[in-house]
Amino acid sequence: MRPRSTARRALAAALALALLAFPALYGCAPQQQETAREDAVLLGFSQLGWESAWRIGNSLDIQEAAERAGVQLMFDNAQQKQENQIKAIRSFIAYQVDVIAFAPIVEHGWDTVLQEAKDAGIPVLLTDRLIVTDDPSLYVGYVGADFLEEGRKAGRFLIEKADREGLTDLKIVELSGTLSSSPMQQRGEGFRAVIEGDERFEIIETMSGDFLRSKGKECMESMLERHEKIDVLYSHNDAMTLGAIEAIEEAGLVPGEDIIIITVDGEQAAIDLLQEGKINCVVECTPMLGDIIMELAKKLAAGEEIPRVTNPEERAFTEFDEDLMDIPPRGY
Ligand code: GYE
Repeated sequence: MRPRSTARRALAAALALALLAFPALYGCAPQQQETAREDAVLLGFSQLGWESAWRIGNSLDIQEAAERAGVQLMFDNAQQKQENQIKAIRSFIAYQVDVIAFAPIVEHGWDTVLQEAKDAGIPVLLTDRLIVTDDPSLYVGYVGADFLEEGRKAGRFLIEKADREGLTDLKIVELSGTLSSSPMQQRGEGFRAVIEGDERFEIIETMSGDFLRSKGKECMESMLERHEKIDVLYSHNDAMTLGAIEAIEEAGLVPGEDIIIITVDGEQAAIDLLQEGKINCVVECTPMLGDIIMELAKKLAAGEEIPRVTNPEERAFTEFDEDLMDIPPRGY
């Protein structure tokens, strides 16, 4: 770890406080700075926004994990803008943090700022989402879900459902996440890879709801108006699904029965609807990445190697599960 002066530590703490754009939304943001020890690892974290319960759960988990691990956290929320993430990363470089971690809102456009971090000798950890770059040395590792596998799980559930119930001629609509984000790309790809070539299934439309509940509702309303027959909704996150379910019910249809609903994430509200029969399958994507991030940040600060990819263990919850009513509280 590079030596740091007390003056720099004080400056870093001041910057961190300035970076905390909306502490009231967290209610717990600045304490890390007060309790941080002089020799603590300094981690700059750029969160991409506030678009979903998943994201809020993820931010809280990271802040609590930093506290537990004694890591000093400079946390910035980019309000859904890549340029804000780039600015935050530049601030972290200017303050010579030990490690930078960030959740990239989209896949492309990071090379310049990551080259700056590399030139400054600061290791960068990708969390939650991936980037596309020609230079893999621009980041040291990724911790987050396997989105392709999530898409495949969604497809496998649909096949199981059709097999068990003898369903054919299923018209599918897809609500995709933020365009050009890695979960949007790969959840779509994994799903297609599994159902492709099976004549029982046809994706009739894909619309991006940007991972937002409000847009999920709007998109579903417009698809219900334009298509006479919709049998399946595959939605890339729970927030959009919750909005879409409102639209389905307002149209006088029964979610989970008239339309098979497959969603990704696993927030409590979605699990509740699965238990009520309004959702048929929830593919888990955990936001609880904080402890792993802190462990990896400490290793990086100590100059140790870390795995290139760390995927948390995840499952799918479906209407066919025997333990459907015993799913432990999700915590977000
Ligand atoms: O599924 C969604 C969130 O990047 C995995 O982003 C994350 C996704 C998550 O807004 O709810």
